[in-house]
Amino acid sequence: MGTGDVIDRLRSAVIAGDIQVTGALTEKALQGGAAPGELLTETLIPAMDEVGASYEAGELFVPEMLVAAEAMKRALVVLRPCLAEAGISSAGRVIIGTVEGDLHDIGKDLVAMMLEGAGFEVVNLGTEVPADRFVDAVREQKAGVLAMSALLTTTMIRMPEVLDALRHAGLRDDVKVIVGGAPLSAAYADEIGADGYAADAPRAVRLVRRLLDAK
Ligand code: B1M
Repeated sequence: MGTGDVIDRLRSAVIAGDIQVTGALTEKALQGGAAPGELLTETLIPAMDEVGASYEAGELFVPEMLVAAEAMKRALVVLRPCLAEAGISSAGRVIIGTVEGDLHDIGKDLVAMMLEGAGFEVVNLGTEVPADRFVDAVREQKAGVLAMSALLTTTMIRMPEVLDALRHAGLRDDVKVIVGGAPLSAAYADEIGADGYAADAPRAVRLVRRLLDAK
């Protein structure tokens, strides 16, 4: 099998969410001399972009997007040491977490995986994250974006508290804040003074790219 074939099959394996095959083909492509940075930017990220586009077009559903994201993560595990060696820096750092009182994490983790797949470094704080932990993370991690998730109407009200806490800590201008989750909307993001809202994981990737480009 030539390197071109390996790369074609790798792209298909990510889209199909075939985790084992994705890992094996990533190793094979590297052994065959593929440059790690090119593999990331010309094969893996476009494959995930394709998955995102199919999801938005209603051709793929959440379970398929989740397995594709898992496959992409497997490829990243194989690639990460080579990328570090080659000195390829990440596209930017993003802190993500589900707000206090809320333990829903499937959507948030999907967003985290898609961001990793798009080349961002993601600091995932998990669920039920209180405002002061978000603030500490922004201070310590020097991230460009803070992404908050909430799935409950009773917990989305934690988001303005986090924004207030960032303001009180003098950190609000250091970070772009974006919000998402089923009960959220662009209008709510505006109302609380966030920098953006994303309805789903592919849109979150595009929003983060746009905000970091503008920074
Ligand atoms: Co809960 N739950 N739940 N639940 N749960 C909902 C959210 C609910 C709508 C179900 C319902 O009643 N119809 C309802 C909320 C009602 C409301 O507030 N209006 C609800 C409730 C009430 C509750 C409990 C209170 C139930 C109870 O105990 N009485 C309780 C709360 C616990 C707590 O958090 N303190 C509870 C518990 C649970 C489980 C533990 C059983 C489980 C969570 C498991 C887990 O996450 N580990 C669960 C589940 C699975 C759901 C539903 C069925 C599915 C959520 C999900 O994972 N969707 C949900 C009903 C539904 O949505 N159909 C429901 C799939 C996921 C991929 O989508 O999370 O929307 P989603 O994420 C999307 C986007 O929203 C967006 O991108 C993602 C991917 O495209 N997105 C972001 C999400 N975060 C983002 C962050 C971003 C950007 C985009 O950054 C900026």
